[in-house]
Amino acid sequence: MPETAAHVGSGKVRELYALDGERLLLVASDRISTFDVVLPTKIPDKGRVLTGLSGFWFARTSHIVPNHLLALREDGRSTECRRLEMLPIECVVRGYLSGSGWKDYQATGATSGHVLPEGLTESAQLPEPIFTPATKAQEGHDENIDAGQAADLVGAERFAEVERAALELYRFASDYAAARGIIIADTKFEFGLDDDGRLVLGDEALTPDSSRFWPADEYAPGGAQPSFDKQFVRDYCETLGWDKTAPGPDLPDDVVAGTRARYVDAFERITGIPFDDYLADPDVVLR
Ligand code: Q0N
Repeated sequence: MPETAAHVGSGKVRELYALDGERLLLVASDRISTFDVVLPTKIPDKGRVLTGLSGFWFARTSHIVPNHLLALREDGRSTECRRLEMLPIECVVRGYLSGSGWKDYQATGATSGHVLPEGLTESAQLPEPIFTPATKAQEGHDENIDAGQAADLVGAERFAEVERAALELYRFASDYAAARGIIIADTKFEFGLDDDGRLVLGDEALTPDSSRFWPADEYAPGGAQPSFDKQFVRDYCETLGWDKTAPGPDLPDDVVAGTRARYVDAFERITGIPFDDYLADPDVVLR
């Protein structure tokens, strides 16, 4: 991380630094959160897995929408990217009924204004993927909003453009991952505008942190699904009787090792690239 870069933002597990007027450095740490709490124990190489997967998807989806990626750094966890004017909505696509989509459906039969068929169970595949935008909460949880509310925030034309791009990105990636044994149940994109007002995909994309990845061979609708990456951590935390408020518990070595192996497995299954090859040269995911 360059000493000269001003810190311009931080998320729970990522940091953003200014490189110059046009470029930012997005750095993915090895921190992990569960039940919305960042744990004190790191998962070695988790940030590299997420950065590599994002780069892999960016390189393969630029025909759908251009993205902010300029370069991957040698450390494998840092992305040089174009500075954008970010849109004030979270662009979520759901192919399956889970999380807040399932909660909304149980309460109202709809989510983000999409009235869904009756009788769906938790984790059911939807008849077709739906765009379910949300507000960007400064703290607490994002709130799902309908198309009209989202169009009020970004404009009707821009709304139509992001909806089309998000759905097309989801279809491309979910088909790709499904063929490799991973269900991408839902995913969140963040878009921005470049200096010419063109729509550009930002943030990280189509990673297990920005999406729900489920192992396809264990898929059983009618209840919550195991998370591809974080299930060992959740299961361990559930054995502790922890109240899920900060600070979270330390993780034992076997839970750390098992979780790291799951992240690496997701990387290798999706990219088809040995993770050691990525560590030797991050640009392998771009070719
Ligand atoms: C930006 N966020 C929200 C990293 C992710 N290319 C960009 N240009 C301008 N701003 C942003 C990006 C990007 N990506 C995105 N905040 C600013 C998510 N952040 C939170 C902090 O960690």
